[in-house]
Amino acid sequence: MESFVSSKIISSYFEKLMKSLEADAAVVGGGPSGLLAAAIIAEEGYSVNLYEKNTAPGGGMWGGAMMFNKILIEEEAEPIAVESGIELSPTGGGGYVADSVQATAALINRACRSGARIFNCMTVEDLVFNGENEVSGVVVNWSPVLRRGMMVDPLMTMASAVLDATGHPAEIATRLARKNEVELSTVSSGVPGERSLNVELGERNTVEFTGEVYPGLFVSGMSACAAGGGYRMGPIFGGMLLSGRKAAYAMIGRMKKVRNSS
Ligand code: 48F
Repeated sequence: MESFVSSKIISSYFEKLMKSLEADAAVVGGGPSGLLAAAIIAEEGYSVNLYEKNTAPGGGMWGGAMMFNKILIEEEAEPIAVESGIELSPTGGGGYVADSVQATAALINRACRSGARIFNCMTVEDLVFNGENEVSGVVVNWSPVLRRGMMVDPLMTMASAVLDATGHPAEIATRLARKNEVELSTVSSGVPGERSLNVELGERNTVEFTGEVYPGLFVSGMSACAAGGGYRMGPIFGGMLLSGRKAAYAMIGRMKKVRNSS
């Protein structure tokens, strides 16, 4: 019985891992924008891997504001919230209040049910170039290996569209620009980082700056805000949902082109 349990875990995990080696898309980071983007990409019929460095996907959504586990979602994002199974209560003054735990669980559930392949406890530490100055995959390693500073080489998985959904640090876009001295298609040609807080502008900036910043590399959520030098917005999440959806369709545009040209 003991070896049966182990063998089923190993064989089903390795089947998933093998299938992930050549995907249409890779999403780095399982916060709200990354989870929604991965779900939409899979629902539209494309293969997608989502890498989350922590055990639990969900990013900064679980904790609400200062650990008061409630969040706000604006009117405009209501349809996405509802189709994702997020329960909303009207504030009475525009927009909705949601329970941050229920909302995060709903987005994780949607991503899992969509067929997106979720790899938790894995960190994306770098990008793959195909020699033509296009991002064509991600370099992944076990999070404990990186946290302990162990000298263990990573593995690579290929994808024609990669999403940096790593949140405030915009880790992947920053690394791409720094390591390869390339210019991103952002206002500063790099990642200036986010400005201080302005709820309205921050929400708008997050969606506005979502998109492709280098051939094959896209940004969403707070990564988009940091890449565009937008304002932070605090515990309001409509922009994250609208950004995740915008990123998904921008990536699908590229994946379609890549499929048609091959
Ligand atoms: O920060 P995060 O929740 O991303 P987001 O979609 O949403 C931001 C909001 O939660 C909140 C906010 C809204 O008002 O400001 O902060 O922009 O989640 C980012 C996820 O990416 C993971 C990280 O653990 C988190 O779950 N992550 C970061 N770097 C890596 C990574 C990496 N290199 N590899 C894998 N996962």
